[in-house]
Amino acid sequence: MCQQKSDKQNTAMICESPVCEGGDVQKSPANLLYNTNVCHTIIVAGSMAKRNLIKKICLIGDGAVGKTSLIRKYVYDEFDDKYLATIGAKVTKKVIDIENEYGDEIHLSIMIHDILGQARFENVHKQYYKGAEGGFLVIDLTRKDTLKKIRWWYSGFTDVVGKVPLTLLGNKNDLKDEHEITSQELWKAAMDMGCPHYATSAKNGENVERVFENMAKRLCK
Ligand SMILES: Nc1nc2c(ncn2[C@@H]2O[C@H](COP(=O)(O)OP(=O)(O)OP(=O)(O)O)[C@@H](O)[C@H]2O)c(=O)[nH]1
Ligand SMILES: [Mg+2]
Repeated sequence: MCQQKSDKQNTAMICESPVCEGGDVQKSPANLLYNTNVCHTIIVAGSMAKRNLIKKICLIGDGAVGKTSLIRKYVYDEFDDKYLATIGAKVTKKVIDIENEYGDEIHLSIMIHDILGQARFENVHKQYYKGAEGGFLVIDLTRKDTLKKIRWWYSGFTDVVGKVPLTLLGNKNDLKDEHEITSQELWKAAMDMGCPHYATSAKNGENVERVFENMAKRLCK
């Protein structure tokens, strides 16, 4: 069951089923140059070439750290205080146009996989990780245990997908009075895992767009 909504820039699709075949891939038989495991098409119009790419990314981390909320904020600019644990995984599609470091224009479909945060379903997680080309490791700055656990999430993810672009997110930065994790501890965890880190808030939007856009650029290198 999928709902779709679009504006000038983006088409977003949220799917209730764990498996969602990405739609919206422009295919022109004459100009379809190649097709890999994901789907790369190159559309040639005169001398202008625009690449269509589809990339899968995952948000992982303990329950209630804010994975679903970060995706909702980025894709729909919405936030809800209510907590509804994610069952299985949900896929949300966001389409953006970006320019990579070589100046190539890219029409990028990001398939954002929101994965349940309950550690006991480790085998289920690993199924969902397959094929991911990037990931966000999410912790809740108000809960120290979520930082202690992030290395475990990191290992499980990288065992399946190998070395891919990752970013550590210290979420709920708006709740400063309740923080149990310092910015230095966040920095150190990111250093240990060899990835950048940001403090984010799905509630007020702090750094949300920025981290997804940075990830998009890294995916298109
Ligand atoms: N104040 C504040 N609350 C947040 C933020 N992000 C999420 N929340 C709240 O934290 C709770 C959990 O958020 P979710 O996005 O459902 O967490 P999740 O990581 O998807 O949880 P699981 O699906 O169980 O893995 C909800 O009540 C959200 O409203 C934030 O940045 N600031
Ligand atoms: Mg969730």
